[in-house]
Amino acid sequence: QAIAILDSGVGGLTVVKEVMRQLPREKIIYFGDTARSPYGPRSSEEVRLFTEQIVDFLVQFDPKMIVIACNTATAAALDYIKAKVSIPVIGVIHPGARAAISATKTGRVGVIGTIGTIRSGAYTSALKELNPAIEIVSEACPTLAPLVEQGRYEMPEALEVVEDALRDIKQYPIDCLILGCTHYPFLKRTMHKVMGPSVKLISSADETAREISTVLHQKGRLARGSEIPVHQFFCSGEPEIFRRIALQWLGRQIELTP
Ligand code: DGN
Repeated sequence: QAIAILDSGVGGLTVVKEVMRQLPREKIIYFGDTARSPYGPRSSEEVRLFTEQIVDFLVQFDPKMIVIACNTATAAALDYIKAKVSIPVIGVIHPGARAAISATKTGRVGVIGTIGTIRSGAYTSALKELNPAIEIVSEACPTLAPLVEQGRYEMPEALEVVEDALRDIKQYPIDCLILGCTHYPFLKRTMHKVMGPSVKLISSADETAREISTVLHQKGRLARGSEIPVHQFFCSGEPEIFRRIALQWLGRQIELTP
């Protein structure tokens, strides 16, 4: 049985990469909703509906767990999907929040994400639940996910777009910045350049992969076979950009069904 992973587009591939690294025996079925991306500016009702449709598609493959590898969809639909299906479902917000709490020394944490994620306040609640004294500054960066979605994240123009997006949050004395959108690890190097060495960048991809491992371990469902799994990828939009970004990011050709 596979782990089903979904995202609004290519961003969830940052989680896929970590799962492949940490749990190489696990088979992955991935759905990227590239035709309807970005989710960021959409209403939470719409994002919940789209997430539900993708989950309905993925459960046909009888997965052992579902990972909502999109912060916007996690904020809008995690509880709803959890109540709907009988297998474990995890999102990307709590793992990222936990990582930030253990990484910060000053107790001042920044969060960036899509409009939907920031508006939902999901990170603020998750962080405050873990440590009520934490100081949080958050900012929506609507220009960043499209940059990644269009495969422009390594072009020289990316630096300018990132500088512009992070200008305000850079004014605050944070020591830790949560990349609250699964697309952002594609821009990590550029963000590091912009924020400087004193700010630790937290990608929820690593943490989410660890959480997947914990959940499967608890349920006694970690893959044991020695054969190399054949992953399956689906995307709702134009397959060529998806294929190119996946090859670049995962370092391998993928089996993609448009
Ligand atoms: N990757 C998604 C997230 O983590 O929020 C959203 C990207 C988008 O659709 N704008």
